[in-house]
Amino acid sequence: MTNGQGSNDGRDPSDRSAEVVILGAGPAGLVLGNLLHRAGIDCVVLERADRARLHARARAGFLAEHTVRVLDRHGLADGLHRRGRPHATCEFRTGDGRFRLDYAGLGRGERHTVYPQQHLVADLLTSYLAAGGRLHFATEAHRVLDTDGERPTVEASGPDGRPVRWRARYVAGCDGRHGAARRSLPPGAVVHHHDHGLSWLGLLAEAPPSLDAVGYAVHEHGFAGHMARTPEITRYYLQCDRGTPPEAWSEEHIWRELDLRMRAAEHGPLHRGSIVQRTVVDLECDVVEPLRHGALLLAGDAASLLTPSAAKGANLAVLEAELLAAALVDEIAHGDGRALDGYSGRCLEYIWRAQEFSHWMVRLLHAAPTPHGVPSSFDEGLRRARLAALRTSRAQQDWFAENYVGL
Ligand code: RFL
Repeated sequence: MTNGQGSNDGRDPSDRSAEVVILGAGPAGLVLGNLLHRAGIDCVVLERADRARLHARARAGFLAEHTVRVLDRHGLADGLHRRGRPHATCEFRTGDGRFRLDYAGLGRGERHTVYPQQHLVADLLTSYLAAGGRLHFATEAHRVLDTDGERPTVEASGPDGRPVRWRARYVAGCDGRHGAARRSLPPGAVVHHHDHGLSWLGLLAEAPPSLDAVGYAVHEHGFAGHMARTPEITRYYLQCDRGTPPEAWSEEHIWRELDLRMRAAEHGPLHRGSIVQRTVVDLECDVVEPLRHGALLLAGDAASLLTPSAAKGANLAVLEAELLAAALVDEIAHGDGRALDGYSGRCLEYIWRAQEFSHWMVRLLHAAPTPHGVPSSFDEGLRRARLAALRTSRAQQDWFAENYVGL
């Protein structure tokens, strides 16, 4: 039986074991669950939230072509082909004017598909549950024990708050940056961390997109961003001071700042609407190295957190989940552990390239803050030079396009 709170697990409640226990039903955990289940690998997904919460959790929206190819390969892309929209233009607005890049005509000629992450998660859930996949909602993992032993264990609590223990052969940590997998890393794990010292107020407005492009605005008040989500919903970002509470700005103040920073008076008005979600995102990033610790394997945000500056996180999560699924199938079904041994190294190459490009995007859109808050004029000069190179150099535009959509 499946419902929003419980599970579709028909087994005896005392039978808490699976070959692979997957923590987290985000893009990483659900792609992995779908692929393992279809390959006949006994797996279970433990998810802290209930189903309604997952359907409402708006985050990413820009899916790279590689992501669409992965989902297509496994018959998981019907929803995004029906409802997603192709997208291939960015518009930069600065004090020196504006310019547009049609990136489908640059680099490798790839484009994004705009499809809200919560719709993708809903599709992946439907497909997994319809195929008979086991999933426990409202079940929070607390710790993974004995990752170097024969039978690692996940300590969790179920919907009624009672403790549950899951035994596994492998545990896939797909539960994000603050999940149980990260908390269970052994002392030898290294977490490379960088804090840009910058923050964005992330907003969802019940308003149609105001431009037919991703809008990146650089203004003396700070960065502003515009990203389409659906014909009715648009994501905006406003750079804000670190520590700003999400509710600090009134809707009127938000729209005034967006108008000012996006230079609406010069380039056309923004469509206003109610602000239906606010999150403050500190521009921090990290990489866990390695991604395998005995029986514990990390994927998605649990493996590496990226700033939202280049829209890479959900795309990497899907890429890593496909690699992890193939490696686990080779090991469990065919006794060939080579892919699992190579999993961490392979993913880390993609992760560091995505981190490098995201870092470059942050530096394109902001001067580095100094301890006094005001960026140095030297750093401002570098930022302007980066934008000028992107505006004028075809080679730079090709490099940008390849990295912006590619992985
Ligand atoms: P998720 O999606 O966070 O899913 C993790 C799941 O694990 C559950 N969980 C637990 N379950 C059981 N026990 C625990 N202890 C648990 N702790 C957590 C959570 O409830 C959740 O369901 O991780 P995953 O699968 O690794 O996917 C990563 C992506 O969600 C993330 O990288 C992106 O959303 C980042 N991101 C973007 N990525 C893109 O590729 N394109 C974009 O346009 C884009 N826009 C964004 C973004 C992230 C944003 N925020 C919120 C930082 C925009 C924003 C505002």
